[in-house]
Amino acid sequence: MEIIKTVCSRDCPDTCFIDVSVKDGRIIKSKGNAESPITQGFICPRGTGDLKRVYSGKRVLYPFAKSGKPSSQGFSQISWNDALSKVSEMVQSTIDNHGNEALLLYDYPGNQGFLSWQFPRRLWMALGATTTDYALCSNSGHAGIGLHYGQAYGLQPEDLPETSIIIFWGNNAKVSAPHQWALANKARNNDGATIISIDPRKSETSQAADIWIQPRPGSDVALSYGIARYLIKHKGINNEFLNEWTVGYPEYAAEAERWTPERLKKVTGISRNLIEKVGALLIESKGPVAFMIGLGLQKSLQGADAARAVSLLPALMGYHRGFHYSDSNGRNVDWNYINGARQTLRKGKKVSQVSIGKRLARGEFKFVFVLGSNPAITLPDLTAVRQCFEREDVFVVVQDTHWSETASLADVVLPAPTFLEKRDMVFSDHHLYSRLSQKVIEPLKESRHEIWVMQELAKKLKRTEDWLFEDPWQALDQAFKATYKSGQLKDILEGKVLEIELKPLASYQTPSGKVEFSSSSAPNIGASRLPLQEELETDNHWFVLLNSSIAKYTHSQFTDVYGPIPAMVWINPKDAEKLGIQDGKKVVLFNDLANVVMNAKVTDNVSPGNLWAPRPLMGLNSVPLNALAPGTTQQIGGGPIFNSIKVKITKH
Ligand SMILES: Nc1nc2c(c(=O)[nH]1)N[C@H]1C(S)=C(S)[C@@H](COP(=O)(O)OP(=O)(O)OC[C@H]3O[C@@H](n4cnc5c(=O)[nH]c(N)nc54)[C@H](O)[C@@H]3O)O[C@H]1N2
Ligand SMILES: Nc1nc2c(c(=O)[nH]1)N[C@H]1C(S)=C(S)[C@@H](COP(=O)(O)OP(=O)(O)OC[C@H]3O[C@@H](n4cnc5c(=O)[nH]c(N)nc54)[C@H](O)[C@@H]3O)O[C@H]1N2
Ligand code: SF4
Ligand SMILES: [Mo]
Repeated sequence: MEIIKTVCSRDCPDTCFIDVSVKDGRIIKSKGNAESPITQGFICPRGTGDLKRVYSGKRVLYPFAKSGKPSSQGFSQISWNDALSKVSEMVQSTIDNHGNEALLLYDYPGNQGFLSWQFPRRLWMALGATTTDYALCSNSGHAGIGLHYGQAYGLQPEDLPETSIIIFWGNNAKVSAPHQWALANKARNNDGATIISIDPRKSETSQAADIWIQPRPGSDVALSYGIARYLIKHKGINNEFLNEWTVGYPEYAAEAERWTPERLKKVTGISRNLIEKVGALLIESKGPVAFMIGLGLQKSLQGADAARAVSLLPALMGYHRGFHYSDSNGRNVDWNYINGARQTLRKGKKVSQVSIGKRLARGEFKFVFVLGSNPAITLPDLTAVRQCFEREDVFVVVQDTHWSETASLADVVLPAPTFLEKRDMVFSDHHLYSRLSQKVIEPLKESRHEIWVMQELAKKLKRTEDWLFEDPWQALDQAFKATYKSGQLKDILEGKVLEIELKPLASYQTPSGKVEFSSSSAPNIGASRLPLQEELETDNHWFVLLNSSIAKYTHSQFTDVYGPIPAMVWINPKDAEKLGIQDGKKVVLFNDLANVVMNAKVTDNVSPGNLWAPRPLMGLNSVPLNALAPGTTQQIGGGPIFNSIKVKITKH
């Protein structure tokens, strides 16, 4: 038996170092690496489930083409040569008849590896295809925090054991980042740190926290001003820091002053007592406070503003970037070199990822190449997306490891090796450790690397650009020249672990070079200088449907290992009684966009007026949750509003 060291490539903050045991070319066991200060010797149910997922019956192992649309007509296995010829002919005829921008590359980090995900973009860059702005996940938070800080990087998960108060704000880390949670727990067990969770529902993190604050969804701007007001009134702010490192504090303080405990209670539902308790804890804290800003916080109508507002609290207390969000823009990695955006002479259009449904419906794209993503279940405005993927005049190609919901709607499906079947480099957006992702086993059956597919298509399309055929490891070496604290890619290839250099915490890329409480760049994008709380709608007939991931699934992945994502919705007992809804019985969630049938779970874990469901579930009537989500984009950063979905609910 041999142990091969690799890195989990899932779209997950923890990016674990995993040690995989292999016997006779078959994976026997996966273990979390014990020396890694982040992985700490354990992996999550997805890490352990990968073993089954690699060999599952849902693998795509050969190229397939559909005999015709609609999709009921089924797939037939075809040769690689036929598949590539078919795809390249469709690319060419789309360009000839509709122009290059009618080609859409729809890619996302199903595998975060630079070679599985970014390098294969080069062909589409060369062709001038349309790409998306990747705003589905974290952009609104980045853009919002960026208005005050320049870029949104901050403290490291590794700093958590040194902190005294850790606030998970719209962040279900116990499930979504289990290794960050483990570090927070270490701080609590070893040094008595206090863990606070701020979440409108009782999440796994809220249950395990010392203090749970339950605001109304979308009221976090108000809540942060309420806390700020308490800190200002009780000498909990750091005047020296404010003078030296920030601008715009007086305007901010004036807005905070308006958030009296009475007004705050009305908008957020949080009592004066609780604000006083938390405010006093923050002021008396022996050590640093960490504000762990979640992605869930910023996926709502007010999401970017919420992230902005929370990010300003540590500056008020005198900490340089005392928050953690996602560090992706805090590193020096030349992504545009790897993906070809730098080399191409033909810049394609970049469109809003959140509004893809609308664009498909308008007929903007005639050819879609899907890579590392499952948009037919994870995008909002999903009915439009799915209907368009099934249209005869839209040719859809999917390269995936598994028969995803999108693959089953495609015209051609190309088999990809999983991350365990290829060598790559994967960086976490949340920690700084980097090692080689080694190939653990050979690619199964006829699955072929994304770069091979890209280059074969390039040849068939008679592309001659050198950079399409560059040695990918040389490209990475070039792109990582300034990435590491010390060392280069060659050290990684020799088996070393290197640390990525993070931009300095006490450095702000704003026009003033300081933390801007009142953002000077906000008016350029039509945003207010200060984060402002919008009035929340109150209509007793409409519920807010919150939704987030659960432990065994990464988005749509792992249903082949753990079964379908439970089609269930949490509802408060008071609402259930009013509507005659019983625990365990079927209900229908509906709005203008769709009807989705689920089982009701009657629980105090959500407050009246709110619902929660796991994402991205498929309803019992085969209508997915995301069919209820509008394709509305946020003004700041263009992100989605998944936590502002309005629905009504009735008995089935
Ligand atoms: N197991 C698992 N882990 C994952 C993933 C996965 O699919 N499965 N996906 C990864 C990815 S790509 C992402 S983006 C992250 C997301 O992980 P997180 O950053 O933790 O974000 P979410 O889980 O979307 O939401 C976190 C919490 O925000 C709460 N929330 C919703 N609306 C509001 C609000 O208005 N105010 C406040 N204060 N809280 C609110 C929700 O109830 C939820 O409990 O998880 C990553 N980790
Ligand atoms: N309702 C609701 N929907 C949401 C969200 C929400 O909060 N609520 N959040 C959104 C967020 S934060 C995110 S990040 C998106 C995620 O949306 P997606 O990126 O669509 O997520 P996945 O379902 O994980 O799809 C990844 C696909 O990549 C495939 N894959 C895995 N490894 C490889 C590989 O090596 N090569 C290739 N070619 N394919 C591979 C997997 O099999 C899978 O089909 O979902 C969004 N959707
Ligand atoms: S999914 Fe995340 S927590 Fe689980 S093994 Fe992979 S990197 Fe680690
Ligand atoms: Mo995400």
